[in-house]
Amino acid sequence: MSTPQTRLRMGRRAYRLAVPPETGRVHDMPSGNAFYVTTPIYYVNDAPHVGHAYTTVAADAIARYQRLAGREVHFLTGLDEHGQKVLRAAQARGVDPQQHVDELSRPFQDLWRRLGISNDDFIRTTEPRHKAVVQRVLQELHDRGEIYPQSYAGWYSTAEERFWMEKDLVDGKCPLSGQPVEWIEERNWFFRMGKYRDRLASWIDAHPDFLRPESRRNEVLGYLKQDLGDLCISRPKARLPWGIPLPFAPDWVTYVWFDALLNYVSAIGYGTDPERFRRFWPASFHLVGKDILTTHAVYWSTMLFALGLDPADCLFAHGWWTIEGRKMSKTLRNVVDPNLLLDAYGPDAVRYFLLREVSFGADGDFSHRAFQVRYNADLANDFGNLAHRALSMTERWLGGTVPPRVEITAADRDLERLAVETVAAVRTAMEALRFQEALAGTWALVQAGNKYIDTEQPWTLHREGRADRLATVMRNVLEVCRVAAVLVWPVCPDKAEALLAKLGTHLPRSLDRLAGFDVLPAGTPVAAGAPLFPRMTELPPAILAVLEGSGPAKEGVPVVSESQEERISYEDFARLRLVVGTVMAAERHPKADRLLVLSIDLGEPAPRTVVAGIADRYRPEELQGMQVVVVANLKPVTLRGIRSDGMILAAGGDSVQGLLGIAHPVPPGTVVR
Ligand code: ME8
Repeated sequence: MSTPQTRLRMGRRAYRLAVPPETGRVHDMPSGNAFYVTTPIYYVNDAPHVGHAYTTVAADAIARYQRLAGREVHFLTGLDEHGQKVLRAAQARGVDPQQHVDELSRPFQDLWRRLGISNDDFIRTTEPRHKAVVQRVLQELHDRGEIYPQSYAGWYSTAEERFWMEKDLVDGKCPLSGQPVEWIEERNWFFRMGKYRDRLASWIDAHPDFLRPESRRNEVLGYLKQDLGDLCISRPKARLPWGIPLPFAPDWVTYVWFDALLNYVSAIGYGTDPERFRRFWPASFHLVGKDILTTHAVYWSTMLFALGLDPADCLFAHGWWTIEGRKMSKTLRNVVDPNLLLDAYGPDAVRYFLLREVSFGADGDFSHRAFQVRYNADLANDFGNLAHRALSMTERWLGGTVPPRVEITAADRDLERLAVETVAAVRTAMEALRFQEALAGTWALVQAGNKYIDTEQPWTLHREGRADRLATVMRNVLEVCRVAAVLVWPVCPDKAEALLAKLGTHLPRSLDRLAGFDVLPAGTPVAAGAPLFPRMTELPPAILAVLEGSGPAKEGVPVVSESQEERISYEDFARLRLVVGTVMAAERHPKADRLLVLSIDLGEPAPRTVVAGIADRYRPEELQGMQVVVVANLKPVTLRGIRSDGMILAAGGDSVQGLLGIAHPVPPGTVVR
């Protein structure tokens, strides 16, 4: 039976054959060796931050690994340059939107260069090659009746650039951004997305690895249980002039998501270069953050169905980084600029930290201290030390050339076996995007190498003049360095290549036979040189400045000055009925990630149900028995299908940092004044 990994590795062939005829068109198979990986195309409304770097670094590690594994890789990243957000950013700077996107595209491209990103293409949605494909697709879908006009009214969130239904709003605001929404009525163009709901659900059922991790798959299947509705794919030019005009209705521009998602096919020649397109489509992996899972899993898949195309083999939605325990946001002024980290630690350490610190798919917290600890422990101590010890001892006692293996002991064979097993395990992990596991496996080998030095004691062998054994021991250690360097290359390419050069070798053409301990030619000169990762006993000054609050990413919410603030009377305040409640039960909202459903005892005959947007900060089990402050006389609202009767108070505004509690237990229902 095939495991998820083998199925993934076999890739599209396995999927294509598994497609039941009613769920998809079995079309020409792309050439088996081609591998296509994409990142989201980021909005050019601001400078790139560590979240953008995360997805791009992950995609780069995949691309590099697959190239090393012998695949013909195409790695695409780029920028989303249309839409309201970008237009607003341009207006705020007082520049023409095209000039704005041209200027702001540079920091992204510079950052990718600094981070060693090896993308094969960089797409910008304002490029003619992209616009032409978007217009062709629109025309084709319009001609086939897949796009139709209709008048529409709804709650529009400018922050998220989308309409919401009343039931989706949280406290009357956009459920994603928490920003106000406005009621808008207009004529627009709609894509018949709703009719593909059942087909998409069957596709997901038939392709267990399509949506990953598993939790995302369940999330999307849950979403598909409700009526899907059609997708509004236009914006009136009068309201939003910055976009691609609809070819059949030039007074409208294309909705930014409909435009942006097509980048994945416009960049590989959809409609212009059929051969190239066939080679790389369907993509092997779309990497996205969990924030844009629905747009990809639902909008994009149904758009592809309408075009007669299959979705990508795998849509992987990774988790979300918080910064020092808090949501990363401009208002909190805690956005981490990857350039700061690059200045302090260099690209490989940044790449390593991002992929090692959290399991790909899960949420993670970025902290400068945690970065420093990992840098010193894993990179300077374990990896850097192994390389430096191996090379400097070889220089000192063996004339600086790779020694031959002479007599092989059981300990040598164990180390070699571990190397062979590590290569296999790392390959399996990298195929399945389990970067953390791949790195942990490589580090177990590195640590075994350090331990082997400690137990074999080359210094004693040297002192006792046991030249043959010394040669064999040092040779084994140099081979461990080589294997570890190759395995870590997709994540730390610069340092891996530097280490391989120090070992007198280079990256192999293939991963096969990587683990043998007889690969380095005896007699090759080696050079210890400077340590790969110098130890850092102090936090770099630029980072300290940030932590101490004098740097660019200074923490703390801006203070609202008195003159800007609206004052209310005591009578206004007294209209609020604030009471203490005890949380009796809490569970996740079945339809919304950010919401928890609480059952709260307010001293009334029956507990109240309160839906609260606190799932980013609290797990349901933490809340059991907690006393909270409830606004008891708020009008009930229905949030994603569950009626919420009251509201609990929390500190932190948009991103909840802590619930308001009571210093000492009081009876439920006690009034708060
Ligand atoms: O959504 N943690 O662009 P965007 C982890 N243009 N990843 C994060 C992150 C965080 N805190 N913040 C951002 C868009 N990301 C659209 C995409 S694709 C056809 C159009 C990463 O600039 C993550 O990959 O808002 C997330 O999905 C993406 O940046 C959103 O980038």
